[in-house]
Amino acid sequence: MRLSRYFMPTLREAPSDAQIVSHQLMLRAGLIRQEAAGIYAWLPIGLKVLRKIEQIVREEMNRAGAVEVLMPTLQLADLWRESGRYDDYGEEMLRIKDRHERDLLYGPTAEEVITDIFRAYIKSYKDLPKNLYNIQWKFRDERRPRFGVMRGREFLMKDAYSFDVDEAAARRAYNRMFLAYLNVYARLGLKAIPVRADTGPIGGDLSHEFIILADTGESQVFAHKDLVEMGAPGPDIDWDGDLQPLVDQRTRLYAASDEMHDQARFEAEATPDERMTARGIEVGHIFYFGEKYSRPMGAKVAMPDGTERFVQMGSYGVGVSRLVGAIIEASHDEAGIIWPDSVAPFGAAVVNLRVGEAAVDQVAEQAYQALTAAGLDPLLDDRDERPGAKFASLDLVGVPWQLIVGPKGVAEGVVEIKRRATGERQSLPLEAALKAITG
Ligand code: 5CA
Repeated sequence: MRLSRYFMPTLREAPSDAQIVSHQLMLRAGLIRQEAAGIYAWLPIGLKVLRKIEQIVREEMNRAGAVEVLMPTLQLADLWRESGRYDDYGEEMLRIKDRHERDLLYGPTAEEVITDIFRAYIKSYKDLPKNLYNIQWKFRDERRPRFGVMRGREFLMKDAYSFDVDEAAARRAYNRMFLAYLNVYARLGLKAIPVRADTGPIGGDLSHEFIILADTGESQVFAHKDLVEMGAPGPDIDWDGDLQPLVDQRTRLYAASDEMHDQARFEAEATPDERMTARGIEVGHIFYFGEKYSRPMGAKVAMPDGTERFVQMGSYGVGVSRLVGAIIEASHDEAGIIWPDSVAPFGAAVVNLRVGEAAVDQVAEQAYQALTAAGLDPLLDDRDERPGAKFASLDLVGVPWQLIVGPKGVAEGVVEIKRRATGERQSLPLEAALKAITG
C-alpha cells in the first residue's frame, strides 16, 4: 500500500475524553472513530487488525472442531420469549419494531437463535457432538460505555455454542474451548489467566473468564501467580482425546473473579508470596449451562433406545473488538502501539526520506516490491513529509519493521532497518536488510 493514496488519519493529540492508553492510541493512530457513545467506525488500519484477530480466532476454533456459521444481528423477540429471557434481559437489550409491528432486537448474544437452528435440523444422538460458532456484531446498551472498544455498545464477538448428548460429553466440549482459547491468546502475544467466574444473565453452573492483566482493566482477579506463566497447550494436542489433565493443570491453582472470590480458600491454597490480586481485562468467557435453553426451546435428540433427551449446551465468547484494545494495553510505549507480528496492520514499512529523488525512489520501490513478493503486505511511505513526521506516525501506528531509504545511504549502498519493539537499528545493504526482515 502506498501511503500517499491510503487513508491513515493520525492525530497529534488524543481527544480529552479518552481515559486509557489503548483508547487514546486507537484514536491517535486512526484505528477507529466514534460515531455515537460506544459505537465506532473502523478505519482501514483498525479494520486490518480486527480482521487479523478474527482470523486467528477462526483458525483456532476450526482446529478445535467448531464449525462456522453466520447468524443475523437482528433477532425475533419471540425466540427470547420461548427461552424466558426477553423480559429478564432488561435495559441492555436494544428492542426494535419492524413495519409490521413485530418485536425484534439487536442480538446481545445468540443462544436462542442457535438453539432454534439446531432444533430445526438435528434430531439424533448420532449427529452429536456439534459446536457451531459465528463472529458477528452484538449490541448491548451498556449503562456506561467507556474506554473505547473495551466496553462498547456495538462490539464484535466470537460466540460458539456446543451441543452434546450428556454432561460428560459437554465437559469435553468445554475443555476443547478452554484450551483453544489459551491458544488464541498466545498467538495474539497475550498472557491470559483462566479464572472461575459467575455466569450472570447467560446462566449455568460452570464458567471461566479469561483475563489479561492490566491496571486499567475493569475486572478484579485473585490468582496464584504461577498461572501467569503457565502458558498455552499449543495446537498439536489431541483434540479428540482426553483433555481433562491439561485443563486440571490450569484449574488446580486458585484463580477467581471478584464475584466468585473466597478469601479463606485463597489463603489456604496459596502462600502470601504466591497470591496475586490484580486488575485485568476480560477477553473471553465460557459457560456450561446444561438444559437451560434446550429444555424450554425443545432442542432434543433421539437416543439409541428410542427415548428423547434434551441436549446439554455450553456457550463460549471471545471479545474480538475488545482484544484490539487489550493488545494495545499490553503492548505500547511512549511513541505508540507495538503490535505483535501476528496482528500488525502491515508487516513492514518502507520509508522514503527523499521522495522525488530518482535514486532514492528506485531503491524504495525495489524494497517495496521485494517485501510485497515476500508476502509481508508492506506500506510504502511515499508522502512528501519531513522524516521526523514519517517516523512519528509509523511508530505511532506500530508497524513492526521500518526499512528506511535516504540519499546518504543510497550513495553508500545501504539502507537502515529499525525494529519497532526494541528500537534497534542496523545499516545494511538492501539484500541483507530484506533478509533480516523476512527471516
Ligand atoms: N453468550 C456468551 C458466550 S458466547 C456471552 O455473551 N458471554 S459474555 O457476555 O461474557 O461476552 C463474551 C465476551 O464478549 C466477553 O468476555 C468480552 O470479552 C466481550 N464483551 C462483552 N461485552 C462487551 C462490550 N460491551 N464491549 C466489548 N466487548 C464485550
